[in-house]
Amino acid sequence: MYSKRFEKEAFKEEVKNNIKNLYRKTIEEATGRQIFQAVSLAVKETIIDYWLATQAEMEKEDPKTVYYMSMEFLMGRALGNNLINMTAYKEVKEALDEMGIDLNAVEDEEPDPALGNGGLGRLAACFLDSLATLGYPAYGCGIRYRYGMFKQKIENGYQVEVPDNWLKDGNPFEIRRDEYAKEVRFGGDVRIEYDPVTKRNNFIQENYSSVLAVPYDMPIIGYGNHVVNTLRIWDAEAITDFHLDAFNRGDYRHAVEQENLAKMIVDVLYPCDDHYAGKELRLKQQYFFISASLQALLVRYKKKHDDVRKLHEKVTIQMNDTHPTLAVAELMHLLIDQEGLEWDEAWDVTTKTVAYTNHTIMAEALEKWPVDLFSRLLPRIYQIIQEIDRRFIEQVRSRYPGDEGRVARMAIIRDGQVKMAHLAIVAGYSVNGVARLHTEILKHEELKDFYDMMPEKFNNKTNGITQRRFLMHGNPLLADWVTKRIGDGWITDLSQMSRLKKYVDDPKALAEFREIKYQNKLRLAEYIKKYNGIEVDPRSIFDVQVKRLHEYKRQFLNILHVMYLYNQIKDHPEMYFYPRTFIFGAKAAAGYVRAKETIKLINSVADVINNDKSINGKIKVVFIEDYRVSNAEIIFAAADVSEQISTASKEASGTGNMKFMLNGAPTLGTMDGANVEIVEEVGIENAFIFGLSSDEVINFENNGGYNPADIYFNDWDIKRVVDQLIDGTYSNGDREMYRDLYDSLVNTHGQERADRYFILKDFRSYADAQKRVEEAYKDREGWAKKALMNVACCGKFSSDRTIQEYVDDIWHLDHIKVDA
Ligand code: B1N
Repeated sequence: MYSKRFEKEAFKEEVKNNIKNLYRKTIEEATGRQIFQAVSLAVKETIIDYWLATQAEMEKEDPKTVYYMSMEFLMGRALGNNLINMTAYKEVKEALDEMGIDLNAVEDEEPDPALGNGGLGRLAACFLDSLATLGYPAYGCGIRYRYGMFKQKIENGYQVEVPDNWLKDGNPFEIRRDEYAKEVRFGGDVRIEYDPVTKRNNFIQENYSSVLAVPYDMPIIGYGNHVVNTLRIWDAEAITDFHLDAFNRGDYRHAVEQENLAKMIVDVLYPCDDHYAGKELRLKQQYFFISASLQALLVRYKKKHDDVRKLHEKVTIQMNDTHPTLAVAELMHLLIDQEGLEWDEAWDVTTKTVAYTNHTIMAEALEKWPVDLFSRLLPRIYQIIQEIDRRFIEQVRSRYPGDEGRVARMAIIRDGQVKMAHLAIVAGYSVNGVARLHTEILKHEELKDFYDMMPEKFNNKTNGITQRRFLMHGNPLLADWVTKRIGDGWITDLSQMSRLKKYVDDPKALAEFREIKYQNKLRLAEYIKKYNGIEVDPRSIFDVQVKRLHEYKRQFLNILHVMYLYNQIKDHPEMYFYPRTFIFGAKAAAGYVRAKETIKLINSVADVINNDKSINGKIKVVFIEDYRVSNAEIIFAAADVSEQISTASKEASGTGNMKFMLNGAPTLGTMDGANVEIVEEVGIENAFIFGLSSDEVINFENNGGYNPADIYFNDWDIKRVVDQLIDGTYSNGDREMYRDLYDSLVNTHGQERADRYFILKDFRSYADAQKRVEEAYKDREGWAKKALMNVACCGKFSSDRTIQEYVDDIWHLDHIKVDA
């Protein structure tokens, strides 16, 4: 396999043997799950050779390496993606075919590892793919949650969360590395002891609880270059007796506590996207994986280097949002308390090693830990942060004498809280946003004080996605067509897609392109029939909004508009209307009531509309259950319209928007996040833009909002739709079911303004844009041109481009080369 010539017969033999040895069965007797395991283990054999070769190369060349610290890695299924990156997909498919096994069916047996919520976790996964593909040494560091993102069931229109025991049958691609296990300590007290020899104070943590962090490594395969990097995720175990100090040995209660602590820490991923819950267990998770990862990283560094003062020459640490920001204080702790550095030396190293990426300006996502909780759980880490804060405030005062307001705004510890973003910015040598607009808002609004004081740290890195998964794997028909037209260079250089531009005036090419979209719509229609029992017309417009459910993302606006269209069709049955299928997919955080109400509303509207024979199927509404990486690939491939309708200024970047573009679906969206750059690349004539600008939104917000009553009482179509939330139309006569959603639009509650997300304000402009979509779609060839232009102009949005920018501007990594 790989460039080492693929030995088909040997591979087939291997699969048979695996089934025999693992399950004492023949191929015919084996279950689908067992075949998946057997095939994956056969594939892993080859991976290991290149993994070892990559390690040997790193050993030899000692390249500068990035450690990407993230609470989330939303990897999705590994088998198909690994085969693609090993350039062995087609061969393996053939070999399995000969054995009477369908590779697609085997892939479908793999649980979808969902160690992430949404965009932030999936970005981390795309970055690892690009790092390996570009040949840069990288470790992903995270947590091996026993339960990842919950599985979503829809029962009676409501979301029900079901635990996802993804490790039940074992994960064939991971390798447990007991030899790198590390102890992580929580709680207790810090005793300060003066050492007359070194003339230093030593800080000794006592009476703590601890757990053993055990790493599991997963291979991250570069495309066609033999590079195999590592995703290292940590499991927690109780420290067994012999690790305990004499004082604790035989202390039964303590032993049980440690057992429980270990079980709890890695039990479950917090299912909150863009939201901070402030739970103690979450802080434990953060410290757990940060401490373990940093300890391991230092051991690895010291194998080759004896001066930790030069750590930054070989190591850089990227913090994926503030969740890993404890890395700042933990690195200081290890450098001072373990390595014996002075404060200034440790600070110098730390501030040259860590960098921070901001992913949101939503106030409810900001991590602010209560001081009492924090100092109790992490006493030594808290001391260190106090000292960082003290020194930083001194700097602010000397830079802005007398400006105590500024000091209060910028402090790391203030009002009984530890502000993680401030710590990340103060210590980080780089602070980046994830799209141009987002970074500008950070610089000039949210983080203005910090930008004033240290502008040199701030930079933008517009997000990207990997075309290997989201085109090659997810949309093989289009991938093959592109390759036939422009060669396969796009697989590792997406900018080559621009060569497709010459086909926008080629009727034959356009016809082929349209036919591929149609085939992909058939595939999705079958999926929907199978999992939702709903018949959809593949010739209708597939209008898709898939992403986490959040008020700022405005799924509510989308469904209100569907209700409005339905009213129109009912009122004017003779009116021209191009058939539409509105497709939604979204998980709501388990405790996010309004998000869950929105899911129920979408399903209720679907029920009413889909069962109304009088509209001749002109509108269908489908809520796809359990939206996740694996079905996302099918959905993007089949989309005609990409709904990116967040309130301007709220979506930091978005990455779904890029996946739709790559698959030829024009954007219907606001000028928010990376939509701005998508429009810049594809041209405004190939997108459908509407709504308030981010400046307008920010202006309203700074001046007390706007008054939705002005719209509600003056636009009768809007009033009618809003009133239908409480007149029983979509709730079998129940007037209370959607009262809260209604209220959120028209009534102010305490601190919360009516219509905080400008849904009514943007409604007309959205409806107009939807009308333009319909008009444009009627011209089949014109639409195909727009769609193809989207594919041709998507080059910028490869995560390969993003990663190259991180390397050039922030990380300065060395290349590695692995020979076959
Ligand atoms: O990160 C993505 C962006 O494309 C999205 O615009 C942005 O919303 C998303 C706390 C988050 N920001 N913040 C989070 C996730 C989990 C959590 O516990 C916050 N996710 C985003 C990639 O840059």
